[in-house]
Amino acid sequence: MIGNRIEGSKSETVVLSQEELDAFSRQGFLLLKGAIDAHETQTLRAVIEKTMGCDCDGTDKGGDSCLIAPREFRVAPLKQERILDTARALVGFDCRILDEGGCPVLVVPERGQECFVPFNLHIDGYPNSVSLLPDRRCLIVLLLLTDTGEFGGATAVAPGGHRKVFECWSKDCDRLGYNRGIPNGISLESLSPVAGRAGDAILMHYLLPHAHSRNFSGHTRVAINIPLFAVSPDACHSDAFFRSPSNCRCDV
Ligand SMILES: O=C(O)CCC(=O)C(=O)O
Repeated sequence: MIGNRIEGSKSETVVLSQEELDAFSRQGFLLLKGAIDAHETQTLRAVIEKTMGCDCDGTDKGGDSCLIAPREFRVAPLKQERILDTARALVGFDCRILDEGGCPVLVVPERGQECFVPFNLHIDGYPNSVSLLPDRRCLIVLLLLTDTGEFGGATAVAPGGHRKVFECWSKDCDRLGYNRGIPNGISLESLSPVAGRAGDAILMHYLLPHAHSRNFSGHTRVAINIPLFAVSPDACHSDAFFRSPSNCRCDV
């Protein structure tokens, strides 16, 4: 079979097709369907609703459209085998979730005509803790806990934007690539929504520009942002990672 077979996985074997690997390489993200099961999805959602005092079926309360959990509230590690196996297939080395788990991100519903309206374009960790060479953080996972349509608070991504960021940041030979910002040509207008079902996960390259989008679905969009880190400190800096199809082919 063409694709990426996981050797020595503790869970069921995950195989990503060559098409999926190529698409991740080109676009910088992958939608992993059924990353966690329905029971775990409901449990996590209930914890978040209770702790953050929100009601996922609530309507527009006229407040902020996006609520990010305070730093100290992080969801403890979840059943992660499928996510970690898929991450390993994408980047070529073992990744892990740090102890604090992930950070809930809610997009509350608002009234208005259904359409795709992204806002707050960014790269996670920029400008303080992301650089051209990843400091162990190699993927960002957005785990969906509610069904999310294109106009229902879907995560907005810049397909292929990780390559443009990489090229732009590597141009003047400052290998750290700090403080270069998002390259011209990547803007809110160039983003696409990633719709998914509760339990699906979006795996994004650590340099992929992305955004929230407004939610016209009538219910709160609940997701958890989970950064994935290389288990070995050297893994991200290896030629294999930088020259593999999961990354750019630019010389650094
Ligand atoms: O709300 C979203 O879908 C995007 C989340 C996001 O941008 C983030 O957590 O960094």
